[in-house]
Amino acid sequence: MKKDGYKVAVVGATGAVGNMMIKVLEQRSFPVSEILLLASGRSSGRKLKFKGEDHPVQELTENSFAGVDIGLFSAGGSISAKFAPYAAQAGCVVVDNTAHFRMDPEVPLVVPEVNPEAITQYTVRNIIANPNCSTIQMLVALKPIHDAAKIKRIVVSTYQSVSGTGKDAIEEMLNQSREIAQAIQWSKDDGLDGLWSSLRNFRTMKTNVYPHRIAYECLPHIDVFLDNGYTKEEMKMVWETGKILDPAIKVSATTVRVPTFFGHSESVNVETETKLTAAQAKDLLSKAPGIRLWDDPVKNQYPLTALAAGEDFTMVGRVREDTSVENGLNMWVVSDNILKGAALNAVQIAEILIEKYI
Ligand code: NAP
Ligand code: 3JN
Repeated sequence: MKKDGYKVAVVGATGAVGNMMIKVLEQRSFPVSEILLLASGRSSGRKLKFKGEDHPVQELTENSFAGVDIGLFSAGGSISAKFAPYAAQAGCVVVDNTAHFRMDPEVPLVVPEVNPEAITQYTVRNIIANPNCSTIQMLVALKPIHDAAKIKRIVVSTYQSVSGTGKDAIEEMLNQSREIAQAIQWSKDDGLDGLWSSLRNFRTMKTNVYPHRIAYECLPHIDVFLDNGYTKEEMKMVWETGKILDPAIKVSATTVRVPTFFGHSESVNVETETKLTAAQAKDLLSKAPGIRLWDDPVKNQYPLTALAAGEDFTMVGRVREDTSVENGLNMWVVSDNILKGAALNAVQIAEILIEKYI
């Protein structure tokens, strides 16, 4: 560490991720000498608390970054595309939470438990990218498995909470859930027909955020559809795994939005070059950084969003051998998407930066 304190800017400070970044900086006692909270002009005049004191939210401009050491960006890809280069030019190291720079060969893409050494490359553009939340938790869980048995192929299905879409999505799910729960007067003695026809009234509902109702529903649609039939969220998992862990690994992903608040869950299947028993895998996982192994199904102990939300670790459980192939494992992986999936991972990157580089 070359300084006692660093001037830190949080871009998108009023958002779900930005808010959590402020909290994580505070909770981890990151050495902040001055905090600069930036958002759109709409938020000018608002105040946010950091270490018990009110700080004004200021409008992000091209000139926001004079004297700023570290910029934590989470205001969307187009905002990063436009403003991160101004920050970098002013000497600020950007840790960007959006997809915009992730696959840029000159920008390191980092999960501290997986490839911390990649940070060295930050000097090329003064920008470091934070991966997608679904990639981060999957790779935290798979790093020890890959090191021990070399993963050849991953098949993953995600169950992603609405907080991954931001504040408006949380509100949309809550409003829809309330409306439906209040409208349906049903008890188990009524038979299913009444419930079925009541639910039909909510088949189409006015939505602002998602293309369909999210309350009591699963949507196999996150981010936009691409020409190959996959969504961009699915392809982010494919592309980012190659860049962070190993380009030789084949990845097939299905990403699904489910009506949970915080925490993404993933069913992860891997095929490995050499055999790992479930017991060996559990032993490795129990010793790996950032992981809490929670795997005693007989006692109903397996990862849940209720247990992972608000926690720094990635929970792994239901570890079992895949009986359909020679060398394969299945597991259930849950992590807080706003914490480890975004804000915490970004602050961990900043911690390595100040410890080793600036
Ligand atoms: P959110 O709750 O909707 O917040 C958006 C934030 O961006 C707000 O602070 C907003 O400020 C700010 N913003 C919007 N337009 C702006 C502008 N023109 N200039 C400056 N600030 C502007 O969204 P979120 O869930 O926090 O997500 C924000 C971004 O983080 C996403 O778009 C995504 O790129 C990234 N993200 C990454 C992950 C991940 O997987 N690593 C997960 C979630 C999100 P106002 O309040 O003033 O409008
Ligand atoms: O949907 C989720 O659960 C995670 C959302 C991530 C996200 C949302 C909007 C834009 C991203 C991201 O980080 O990949 C982006 C983006 O920057 O493309």
